[in-house]
Amino acid sequence: MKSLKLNAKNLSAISERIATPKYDRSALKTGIVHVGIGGFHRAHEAFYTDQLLHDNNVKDWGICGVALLDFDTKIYNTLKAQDGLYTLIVKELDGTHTKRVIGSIVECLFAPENPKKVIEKMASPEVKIITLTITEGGYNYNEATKAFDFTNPLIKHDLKNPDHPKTIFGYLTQALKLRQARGLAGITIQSCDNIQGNGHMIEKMLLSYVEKAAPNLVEWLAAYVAFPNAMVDRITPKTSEEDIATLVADSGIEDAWPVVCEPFKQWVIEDHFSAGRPAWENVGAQFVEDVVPYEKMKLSLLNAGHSVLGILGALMGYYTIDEAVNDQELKTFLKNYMDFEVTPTLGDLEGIDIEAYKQSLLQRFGNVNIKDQIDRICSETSAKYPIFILPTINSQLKHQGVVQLAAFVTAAWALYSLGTDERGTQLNINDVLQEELHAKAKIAVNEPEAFLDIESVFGDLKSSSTFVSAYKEAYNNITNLGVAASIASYNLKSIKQY
Ligand code: CS2
Repeated sequence: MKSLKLNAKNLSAISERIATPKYDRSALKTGIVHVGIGGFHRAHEAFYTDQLLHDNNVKDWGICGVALLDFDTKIYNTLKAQDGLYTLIVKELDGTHTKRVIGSIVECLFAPENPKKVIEKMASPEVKIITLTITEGGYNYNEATKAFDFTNPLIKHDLKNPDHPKTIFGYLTQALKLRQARGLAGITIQSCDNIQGNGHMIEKMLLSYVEKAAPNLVEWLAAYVAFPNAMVDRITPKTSEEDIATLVADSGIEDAWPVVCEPFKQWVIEDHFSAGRPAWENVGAQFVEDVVPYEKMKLSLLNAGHSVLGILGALMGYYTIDEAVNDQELKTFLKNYMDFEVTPTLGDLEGIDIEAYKQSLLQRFGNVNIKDQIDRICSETSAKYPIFILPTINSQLKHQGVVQLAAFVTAAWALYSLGTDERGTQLNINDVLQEELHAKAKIAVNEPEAFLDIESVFGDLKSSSTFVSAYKEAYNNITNLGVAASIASYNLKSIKQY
């Protein structure tokens, strides 16, 4: 079989090999601008939207993908060369792959190359929604001050150079100013990142910026822009060279950047839009009044569960999440964390079988076909920890609940930040705070609680003597016994203690 490059010209030949879009892409309007065209967006929102576009009456909801950072050059060039097309490879539990070409991204822009074009696009009348996957760190929120971080050099840059912004805040502000000046109707800004109250977060952060950068926009923003909260879910590992090669070998398709993901997907959205929205409910999304309980459950069980497996697993020398969760002691540790420390903080989850949800997570983590990289999970832990783990700890402390296992994970993170696993193999750490984490981790060797000094991550956690003593005990346990033996001893203790 002669292999075919993925692009619009080859689409009909490719449709003889795998499923392809059956709608006329050239007839679509771009009702959505999406910022951050990484794997998750392409496995999630773009997938849902592609499904929806198969309904012939839907013409208004093509996506314009924006690559915001210099770092995104490769994905931009790839998607441009492939006319926005890419293959989504779902790795089923039985080991088979379900593949389809996704066509919902009909246009791509590279912000560093042409900021004006991006601003004009966001301000165009046909655009009704701007969706975001800019990562947990992208919101510029500081845990220590509980506010927008104006000390960030990129923010300083945007305040001085409004026409050539670098951050999402600069872009949105310029685009909204144009919409206001042109008397355009409202717009919705919808976060698809893993943050509790992600809609509230972008609203609050954008407002802080706008108050300084464009005070005349404040009132307009309150009146015309909606910020729905949403819970998003689909495990999307990094694409490997092997994934790319397998697609060529099995289907004869040359796609420079296919996306791989698990079969499970979930999207729960507050139905609060300013200028209409796609009927995503027709393709499986759920619209609800209040998404908070779903978000809390997902962030503190799934995402935190990932971090627990990632940090402990990395120290133990595992490379993938399935390897880590298939270690029985580690799985028991995680289940205990979920049961004894997270579940009591979740409150009433009407209509949700929480035990079934936890079991489904363990099964999803254990999918051996996914091979989700521990490196990916541990990347940017400094932005994830305050969202995934800290709220659980704070809530437990407030209600005199136990924090031993969260303290254990925190101590393990301090050791992880030294840079090697327990066998002495170098860890591939990727974190904006890497230097600070490493410096504190080194001091922590003699004075464990020094690691907790990083206020932008831990807030005032160090002022809790309950937490600090649990943390120190864990730190000493791990350094004396090693991770595996300490986990085993904590598992025994958990049974007795709770
Ligand atoms: C992961 C998430 O980045 C992480 O730490 O927990 O990317 C996770 O895979 C997704 O949120 C799943 O929906």
